[in-house]
Amino acid sequence: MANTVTTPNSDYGADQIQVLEGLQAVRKRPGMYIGSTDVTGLHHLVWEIVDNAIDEAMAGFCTEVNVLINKDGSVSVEDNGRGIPVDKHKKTGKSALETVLTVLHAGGKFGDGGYKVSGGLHGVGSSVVNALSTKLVAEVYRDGKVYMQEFKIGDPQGDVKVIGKTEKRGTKITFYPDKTIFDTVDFNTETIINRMRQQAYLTKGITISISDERNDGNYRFYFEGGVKSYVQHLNNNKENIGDVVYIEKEVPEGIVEVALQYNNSFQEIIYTFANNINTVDGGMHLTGFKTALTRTINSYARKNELLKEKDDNLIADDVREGLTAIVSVKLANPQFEGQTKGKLGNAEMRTAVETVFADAFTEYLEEHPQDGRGIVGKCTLAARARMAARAARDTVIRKGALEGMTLPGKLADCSSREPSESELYIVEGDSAGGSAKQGRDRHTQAILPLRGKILNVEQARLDRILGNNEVKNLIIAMGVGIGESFDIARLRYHKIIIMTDADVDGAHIRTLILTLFYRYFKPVIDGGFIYIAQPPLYKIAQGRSVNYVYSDAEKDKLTKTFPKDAKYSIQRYKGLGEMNPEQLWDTTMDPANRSMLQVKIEDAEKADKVFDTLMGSEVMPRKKFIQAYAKKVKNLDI
Ligand code: 0R9
Repeated sequence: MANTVTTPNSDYGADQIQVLEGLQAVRKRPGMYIGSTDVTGLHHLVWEIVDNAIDEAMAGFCTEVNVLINKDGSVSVEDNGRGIPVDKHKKTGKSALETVLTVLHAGGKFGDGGYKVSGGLHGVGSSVVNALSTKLVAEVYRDGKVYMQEFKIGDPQGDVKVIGKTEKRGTKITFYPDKTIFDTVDFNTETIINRMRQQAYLTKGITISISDERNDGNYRFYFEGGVKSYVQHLNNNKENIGDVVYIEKEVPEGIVEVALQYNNSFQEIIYTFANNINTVDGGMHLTGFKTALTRTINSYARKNELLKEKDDNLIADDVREGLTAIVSVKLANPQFEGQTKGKLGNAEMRTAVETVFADAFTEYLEEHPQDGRGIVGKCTLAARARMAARAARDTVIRKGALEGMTLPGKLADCSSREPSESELYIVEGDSAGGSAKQGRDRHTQAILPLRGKILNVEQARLDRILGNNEVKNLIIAMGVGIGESFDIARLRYHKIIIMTDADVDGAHIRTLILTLFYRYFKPVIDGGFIYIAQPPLYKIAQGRSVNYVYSDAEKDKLTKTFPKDAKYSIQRYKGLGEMNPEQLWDTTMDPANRSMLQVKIEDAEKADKVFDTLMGSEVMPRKKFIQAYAKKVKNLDI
């Protein structure tokens, strides 16, 4: 016979071939399973394994999760749950342990080990981690024994076997990420700490410890209050109005947990989760929460005559000013929608959250009249400010100013009307502004000089912000409007470049501008339109060659290359104004030569906290922050 067909033997049957094909698919397209193969994707491996331990905790069988970052580049995750079952399945001849580690999308659906609130994304990732690891060791502590099974690139190196005795219960997974798959295999302690802290908040009563063997770091998180503690943490720098309101209820649709507290700032922080997964784009649970919040506060205020008959109802924006809230739901079959799967689609969760929260919050307000009055007071103040701001904005709009009909006199606009090629340089001071105007490419580069410090928007409301000339000029130049009339599609420049001096004042002005963008024009940051110019620190001339360098390290490196006894001169730029137009163009503005930093908000919670600390009204936290970070500052020039 020309073609011999070999029959697979029983060890290597159709099942096994399917398994290998499945894991091969993961290695071919890792991005599809863990998002990316960069440092974010690398950490996803840890999240996948930890999620499984947390599922066991949510089912009520596990209280401790330990994450070990080992010296040899591996990570171990251990829980004290029931241990993944190791007995062989009658039909497949495989243990549950081997199945969850080798079959894609096993986990939650397997046998009757399925969890009530799992499914969806949780408990399915172990095999993906296995496929992307050069080695994985699973240990199970069960029935007084230690079981062990080892894998290489997802392939079992023998059956699960007993390797010792133990009193403990649980599961430990150790994996070595594959260097040929990931750009980096260097785990970041802070990234892991932040995620574990968040998971500890979301799973009341769980203790999560992290040990970094590389530097002997040890961390431990336990929050008795769950999301209530989370809100306390987010609000700990603020002047709060009333206590944290906390609600937890199990309903047929799942579990609803809400914690909220008002403070006297103008910011709104609402984080939502479904099965401990951060739903960054909200969804049904968020909609239910918002509806219930507005309705409950309005009816409470009417009933207690805190809103008079002649007053209009409070609107959604009014009841969310100064609100910090966490909405966390657990459900059986979560549907994650949208491009980044960050939106909860289960319609039943809208009504579940709406009813549970409205009932409990109404009861809370009635039982805590002082908090109730404080909250309504804050909301009515927000409503009045909104009306004042609208009046102020209407005046500005009536004058046509904000809509870009009359561009500010200080703006030297570019001639191009094509936003994708247009750039706006926001320049500190009139003198640097002058150099920039002369040095620029007039076709694509516009210059807006700002005089001195702009208004600190963290401590002002929209009406005052619109009354500030420097800020107003910037808004008009950008063309996007503000508040309710904001429209990113009208952005006139797709690169907005902040160019300030490399000194303390420059850094302060940059922070003020970034605060303005963060609080009022966040989509401009999210769209990747904001950049920070990098002017040089020194000009070094040797013989006929002139070099610009951007740090002390670069300066030292360059001067070391000069021949012995060579004469050279070093000029330190104290400010942009010291550069002539040509120098400014060559070093900082020429698209062919310049280097710029693109501003990104990687971690919204952290950014919010930093802006609040640096720019908010409380002094002590700012002092602490500055003391903690002062040592890290480079190029401090006072
Ligand atoms: C270190 C990370 N932890 C885990 O991956 C982990 C999975 C897991 C588990 C069960 C218990 N602990 C676990 N830790 C479990 C046990 C039992 C039933 N369901 C779940 C039981 O003893 O009856 N499993 C998650 C999926 C599976 N086990 C299963 F599919 F293999 F059953």
